[in-house]
Amino acid sequence: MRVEAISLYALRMPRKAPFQTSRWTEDATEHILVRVDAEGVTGWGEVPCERVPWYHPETVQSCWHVLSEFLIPDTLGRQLEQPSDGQALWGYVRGNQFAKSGLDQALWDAYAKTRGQPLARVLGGSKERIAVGVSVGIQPSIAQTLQVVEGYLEQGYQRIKLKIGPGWDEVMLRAVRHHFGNIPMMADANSAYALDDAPLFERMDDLGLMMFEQPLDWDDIIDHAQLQKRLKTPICLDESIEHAADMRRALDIGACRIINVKVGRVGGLTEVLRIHRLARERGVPLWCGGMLESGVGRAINVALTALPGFTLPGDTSASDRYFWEDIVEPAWQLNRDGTLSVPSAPGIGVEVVPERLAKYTVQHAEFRA
Ligand code: OSB
Ligand code: MG
Repeated sequence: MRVEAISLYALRMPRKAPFQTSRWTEDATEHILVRVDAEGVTGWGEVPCERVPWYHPETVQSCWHVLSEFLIPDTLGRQLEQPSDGQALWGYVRGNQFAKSGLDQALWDAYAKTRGQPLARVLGGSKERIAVGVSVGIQPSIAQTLQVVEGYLEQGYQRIKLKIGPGWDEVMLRAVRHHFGNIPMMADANSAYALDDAPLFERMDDLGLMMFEQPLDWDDIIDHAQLQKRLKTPICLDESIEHAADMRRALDIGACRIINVKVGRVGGLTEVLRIHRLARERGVPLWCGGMLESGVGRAINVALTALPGFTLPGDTSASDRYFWEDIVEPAWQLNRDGTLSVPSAPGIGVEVVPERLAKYTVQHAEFRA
């Protein structure tokens, strides 16, 4: 597969409602779409990182820089046997996983299209539907939280994730548990706590949560191992896991029992496959996290969740949970059983609509071999 052209589109897609976490509030999806043209096919990927580096050190503009100065020049005109060859070309670039992931995804999509196969199948996934949940941001009140959760349960979402932070944790979680009974629910702190808060987590240990996601520092595994020792509830790591080697170390010291996999955070689908292999060897459950992606990133998430090791419902909700209008057709729709269908068309299985791409693009560049 010879890479003839690569284009970048920085998007700004307004969202139905702001999304509040313990650290930041966002009202739009500002990501970069990466387009690869090769062998008469077009592959798409999404750099799902934020404009503001509140979740991860990379930003939209740092990714634009790394892609246009390094990753794209290294890839243009190259003959790739497999999409994973891209990673070998950029092996000298440290970190910058979100930037790498967008180009890696586009190469995988293009490759799947040259073979006429769905991306999910090329990755090795055989599911026809994937189970999904929803991530609920911090709400202005408990009453509003109950109302929002009720709406998502009615739509069929299979589990509810609630964002927590100091002052918005135990009381809110108890109210949700009390109101809805035995629903599958979990809490995500985005690193809002310290090991000194262990007594709070010990109190919340009786809530029957599926997991506590990233309670402690974004770059820590040591304190997480201490906290996990004191809890029955599994800890799931998100921010702290940047590749398969990190994951192996975290598991070796008992820092977590579940992994949230985000293709951007780990640098692309090639690394997702390594993480998936390790999870299968160690019997560790995986689920696919989200970054409030456009329909392109959502397609990538659906494809990787079709792998057998993704055994828990993920954060890949339907397009209408975020946007009035998605950038792809068909938009992602929730089936009544709380699943999304894995497309059977080649590659990511959805089409980017050119007029909508133009409408939401705020910065564009094209590079040719
Ligand atoms: O921590 O999982 C997270 C969104 C942006 C950044 C970090 C996170 C999230 C979410 C939303 O929880 C998941 C989604 O609906 O895409
Ligand atoms: Mg998280």
